[in-house]
Amino acid sequence: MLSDVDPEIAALIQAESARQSSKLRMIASENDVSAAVLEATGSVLTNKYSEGYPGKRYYEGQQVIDQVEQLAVDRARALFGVDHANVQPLSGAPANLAVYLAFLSPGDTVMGMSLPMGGHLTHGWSVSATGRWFHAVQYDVRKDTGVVDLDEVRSLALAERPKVIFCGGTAIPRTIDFPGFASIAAEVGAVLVADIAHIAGLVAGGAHPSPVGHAPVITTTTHKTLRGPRGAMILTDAEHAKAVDRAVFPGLQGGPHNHTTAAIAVALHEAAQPEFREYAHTVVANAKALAVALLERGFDLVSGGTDNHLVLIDLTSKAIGGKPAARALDQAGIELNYNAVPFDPRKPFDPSGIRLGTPAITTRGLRPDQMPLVAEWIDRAIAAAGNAPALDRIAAEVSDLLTSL
Ligand code: DSN
Repeated sequence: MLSDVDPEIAALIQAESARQSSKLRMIASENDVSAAVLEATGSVLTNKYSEGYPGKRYYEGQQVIDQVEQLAVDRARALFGVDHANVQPLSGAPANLAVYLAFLSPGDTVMGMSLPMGGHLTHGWSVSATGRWFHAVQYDVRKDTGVVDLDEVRSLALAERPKVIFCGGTAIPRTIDFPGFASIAAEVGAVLVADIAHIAGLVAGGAHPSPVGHAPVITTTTHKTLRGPRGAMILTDAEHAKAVDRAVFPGLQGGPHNHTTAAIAVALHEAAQPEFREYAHTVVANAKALAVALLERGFDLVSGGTDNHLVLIDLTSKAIGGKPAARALDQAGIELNYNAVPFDPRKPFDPSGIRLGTPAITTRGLRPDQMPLVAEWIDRAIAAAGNAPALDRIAAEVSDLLTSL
């Protein structure tokens, strides 16, 4: 037993479990995995080295591991309807790096959405290796709408002729126009990479359009809306499969984390069930209901609302920064992250916004009719920043609701 061998870590795990249960967990990139996913993650598969791919390994003893990885690959292919799946990337950033290794050389041009506009570090942002080692050009959202303008993306692509174009990101509240990006990529001869880390579960559950058939390469983490363990996958068409596999191994990684691969397989199995479709649609319904309730309370939402699982609030009109607001909300039992908003005049470590999402609270059992109450708590907590007794009172109400579920 862990508690006998290492009581300190056992107690910390217990404390984190209690903390997670007592909070309304609204970090848009997090979720609550099933007991089955946890069990696979904590299995003896962690003991095994298996560089290579099923049937082609550099270590003996792969009789079982090959079957595990093949199941994960087959389930990913079936769930997303793709020719090929690589389930070995250790997480989202390594998955995206594998794409660079597969299709670019240092100094080549890559195009992605800039981080402060909702993109990801690995889509070419300056402090990332992807922005330092490649010629990265970045597109923004429009100031008046808060959404990507494909005409601007097209002009930039025609001027810069990137070899790879990324679409997707970390703070995009609206539907990604995969066919629109695909037509720009085709025009400039770029490989379109759809990073669907945030929305993979929505795509799998039919609650967001799929990039399949538009983007020949798709990267995703497995632990956000997809509700699996911390890991990643790269899904491709037949043409791009070999380059991606070689880039992941031996290009970038050594032995895959087989316990994670097994847990990904479990999550993919769960995501193929009818209940998961209902889950994905409820995630979106919750986010939309929350957005409406926040708008009614005078909050300023980037793009005016949401089509997916996340809401990005610009707190400028509430005269509070994102960081103190996020701290107050945490004290009030609502966990989320401070976040830059497009054209943010403040610094990334003290930005103007907060980002919130509904994947974990939907798993927990919350439904759209409860979102006005969540919006009320958010409103009250932000107004009560610095007032510990008021924040504690909200935390008690949050706890009462969570206990009643
Ligand atoms: N850290 C992830 C997120 O919160 O969106 C992106 O990598």
